[in-house]
Amino acid sequence: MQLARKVIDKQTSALALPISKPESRLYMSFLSIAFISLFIGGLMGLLQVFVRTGKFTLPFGIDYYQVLTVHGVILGLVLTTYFIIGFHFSLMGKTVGISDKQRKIAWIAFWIMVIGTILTATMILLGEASVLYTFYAPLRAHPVFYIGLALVVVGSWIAGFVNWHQLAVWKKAHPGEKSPLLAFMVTINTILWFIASLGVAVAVLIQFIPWSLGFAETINVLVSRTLFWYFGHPLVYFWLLPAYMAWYAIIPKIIGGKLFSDSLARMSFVLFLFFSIPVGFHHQLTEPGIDPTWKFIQVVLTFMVVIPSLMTAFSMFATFEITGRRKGAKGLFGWLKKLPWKDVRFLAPFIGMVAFIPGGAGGIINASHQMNAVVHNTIWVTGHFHLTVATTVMLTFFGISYWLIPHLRGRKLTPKINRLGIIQAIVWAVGMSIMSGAMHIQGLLGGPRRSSYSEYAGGDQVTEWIGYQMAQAIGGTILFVGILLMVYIFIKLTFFAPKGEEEFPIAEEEENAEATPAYFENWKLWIGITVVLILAAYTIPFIDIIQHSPAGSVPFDF
Ligand code: HAS
Ligand code: CU
Repeated sequence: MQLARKVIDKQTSALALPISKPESRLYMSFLSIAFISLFIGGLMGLLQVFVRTGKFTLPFGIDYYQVLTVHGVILGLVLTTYFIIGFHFSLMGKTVGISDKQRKIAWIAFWIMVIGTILTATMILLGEASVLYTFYAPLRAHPVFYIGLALVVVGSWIAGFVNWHQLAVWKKAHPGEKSPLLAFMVTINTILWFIASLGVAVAVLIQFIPWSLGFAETINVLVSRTLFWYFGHPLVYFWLLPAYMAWYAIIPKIIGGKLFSDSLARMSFVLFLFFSIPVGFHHQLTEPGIDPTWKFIQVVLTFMVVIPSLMTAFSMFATFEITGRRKGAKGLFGWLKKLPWKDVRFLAPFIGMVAFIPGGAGGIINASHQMNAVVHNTIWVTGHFHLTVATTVMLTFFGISYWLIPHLRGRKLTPKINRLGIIQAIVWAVGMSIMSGAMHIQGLLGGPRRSSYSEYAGGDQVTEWIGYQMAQAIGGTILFVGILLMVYIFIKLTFFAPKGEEEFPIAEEEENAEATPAYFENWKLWIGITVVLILAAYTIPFIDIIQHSPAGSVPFDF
């Protein structure tokens, strides 16, 4: 018997709605906070690489770990979350629309997040919360630091609920049609974020806040770290997926091609939802108190989450090659010449893709249980995430900004800004190669991460590190020039670029692509499988951890 497969019409994938002025204001507010954060966080990074040369001391008694906390929190948590929510809203506004009421609720989300950010930032600046962005117990910060973080998370949930509602309204008006690809992707990423951040919310509300207020004398360190990494790993995919949205659905349009496969793109996002969360133990491989069998299981699941990235790499190569050949490219690599190298909307994300080849390979090394013992807690890991989030993701976000900001502001990306953008992307690539390369090598030589300059009583090993720390300072300074350029470009695009219309590039699907199967719209199935995987990976080890916990730890105050 022939199985009749239900497929949905392909028409709707390239829908584009106009974005109104009040909508732009909302989206731009999120994006603006991201760029302010870029400047502050970048400045902190510059100070850090200077301190680590051993030739510079912070003025006014400012503490290295205070600066490092500002850097991690403002770049890792604030910049990313605001940019992503602004981008998510723009994509939803463009593909499924937003009602006035939803827009008002989105503003509430924005202000809750801003209040939370201000509370948290104030405590760090007062020196009451130098606990780094991972806020590991038993380091104890001022309660307001945790309350601020909780507000940022709650605000981001509200933003996500608005996104879900936007899609639901659209689906009601378009029965039987598949949801637009970008709206589908945003929905996956917000579901991922919601399920993941429940972990950190529980840790903050049940453990950290009562403990920092003095209601509880001790804290269970292993439980708090496990809850943190239940959140902390999917957090990195919450950063990555918006970049992938641009790679799959925007870049093909910019290079004059089409989306390779709508179903492949959806499948990779669904796989990210499945495998992003039940893998947090790969950050705890050296942690005593977790059964090695469960570490092994989560390492296997970590290798599963590599698959959708490999699918993405495959899809990008396919898009580039098909487009190049259509433009007359010959030979095995002739298509490379047909890519629009002089268009910063393409070049910046492309450098990001290239950086993800060593970045992803480094991740696979980290995840390999035995090799993790070599690199864990060394500055190799810092090198890894400056390639992944600070290059792959950030350069893609910059690439998005070159068309999104002028589109929202009714302005044009001029050839001059485009040229400056190309310089910016190259400066970034050079600075990061030097800094991250030196971090990787120094890490292999045992150089620690999360660490100020130290002579470790004059040991020989430390002498070996100094050259690499110098190289990091040089790379870091070049990167800071990149940040200044980007902030200048942001201001230019927002306020001073000539008035005009800039395209919101959304790719159409290849005509001969397989139609997308209807089961992709089965959200209950995707969420159900996700929950089952999480329960399978975490229930038993978590019960173990709680049953066999030693007495809780007393605080270490900052
Ligand atoms: Fe990671 C630590 C494992 C990806 C971020 N990671 C971190 C930390 C951060 C971070 C912030 O298993 C530090 C946390 C802390 O403070 O302690 N990571 C992985 C693995 C992957 C991975 C297996 N990480 C990321 C991404 C991040 C990120 C993405 C941010 C956005 N990571 C780890 C582990 C640790 C860790 C351990 C803990 C280490 C420790 O001991 O503390 C994978 O997802 C990577 C898969 C990716 C690939 C690459 C595919 C390539 C593509 C590009 C194609 C290029 C094209 C262009 C098309 C396999 C898609 C080419 C064109 C040409 C012409 C060449
Ligand atoms: Cu991870």
